[in-house]
Amino acid sequence: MDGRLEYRDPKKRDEVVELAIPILDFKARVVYNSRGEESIEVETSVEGAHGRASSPSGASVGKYEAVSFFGGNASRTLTKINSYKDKLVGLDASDPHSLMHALREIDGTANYSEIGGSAAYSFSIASAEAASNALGIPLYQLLLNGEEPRMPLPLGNVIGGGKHAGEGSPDIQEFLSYPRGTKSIAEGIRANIQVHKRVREILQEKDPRFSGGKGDEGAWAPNTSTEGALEALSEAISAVTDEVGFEIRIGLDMASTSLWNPREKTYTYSREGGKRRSTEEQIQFVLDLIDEYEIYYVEDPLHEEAFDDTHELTTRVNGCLIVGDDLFVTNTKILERAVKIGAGNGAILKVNQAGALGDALEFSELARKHRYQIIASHRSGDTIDANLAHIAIGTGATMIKSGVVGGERIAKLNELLRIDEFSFISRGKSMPLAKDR
Ligand code: 2PG
Ligand code: MG
Repeated sequence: MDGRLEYRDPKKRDEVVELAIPILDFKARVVYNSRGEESIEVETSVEGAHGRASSPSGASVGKYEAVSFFGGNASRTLTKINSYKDKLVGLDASDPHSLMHALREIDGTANYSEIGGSAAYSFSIASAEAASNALGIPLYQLLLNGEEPRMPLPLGNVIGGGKHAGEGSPDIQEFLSYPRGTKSIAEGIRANIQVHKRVREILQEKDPRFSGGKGDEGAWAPNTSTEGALEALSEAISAVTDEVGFEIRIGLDMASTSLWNPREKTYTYSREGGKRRSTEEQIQFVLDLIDEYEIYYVEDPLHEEAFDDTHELTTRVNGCLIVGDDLFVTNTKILERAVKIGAGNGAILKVNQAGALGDALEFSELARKHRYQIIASHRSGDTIDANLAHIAIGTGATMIKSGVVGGERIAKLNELLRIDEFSFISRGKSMPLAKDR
């Protein structure tokens, strides 16, 4: 079913019309995310049901992302969204696309700076959740529009650096574990947890002063180099692979915009004594890392405007995903440009980069059309909302990127376990795993 019901309006006799689920009311409030920053939460009510969502927020924020807050803060955004109540109440909660159009029209800017991206995010997801609750179907089913659901695999952040960790940690922002060979979501999640645990032991063996400190996403924040982090992760992965008996691979989020110096046109690695790499050297560096550590996934290997360079790297790898996050910022127009150039073969999907849920759905449709793998992602400042699990399945994502531990991270993974269990109870089998395209 596509989440929309049809009925015959008795007044209009034979005319079949879609049964919309009108928004009866909504309540917005200021809440806090995992970093203790203010965020907007919205609760939407429809006949007999309600939905709730609160917006996450990033540390490595792309230049072209939706602007989170009107006037730069949450309370002004709250006043703003409330002032549009008469325009939003009555809209169809079950149709993320029409909600997006309404929000865009009210906003009138290209980046939601007038209404606040965090409000657009929370309102659109809370409303979709309310509609799915009213229909008695899971949110992902509403988003899939009749398509077969597939379970994404978890891409887990194990070691952090860059803007997520701090002084002394690696220059690269994230070192990730990907249980590529798992046969089930439960085993995949467990494998990442085992890798995370094992990495701590290895880091401690190497540096007895390692305190077990973690960055924003629950990844270890050790005082080590890129190489030190990769060695520790490789060692942990090979130990866990032996235990679980399936392939686990390394992923990286290089968040290269934070390394890029536009004046000098070099990537600066402060942990390597301020070493600078030209674009060609950066590409070669990434290729060497992929080769040496059999890396399966590299996000933002080049800065956020380097479409041609990303194209070049994409043509030079074999069997490795080159993924745009800050590069595409979940923006359909930017992805169109990337498609023409052939930059990357995977795309991060973060609803709050795009603004409203409908924007992210448009983005995922384009990505799938052009065979970019979709990686639905958390943000470094996140809330305990679990709806990322539904958004991942509902957008056809092959991976869900999140932390491995921490309440706001595990909330998304636990929801996948519930969804899988529900699939088992209702269909007698687990949800099929998403396959790499
Ligand atoms: C990223 C994200 C999530 P942030 O760069 O991919 O890991 O970080 O939310 O800080 O942009
Ligand atoms: Mg990223």
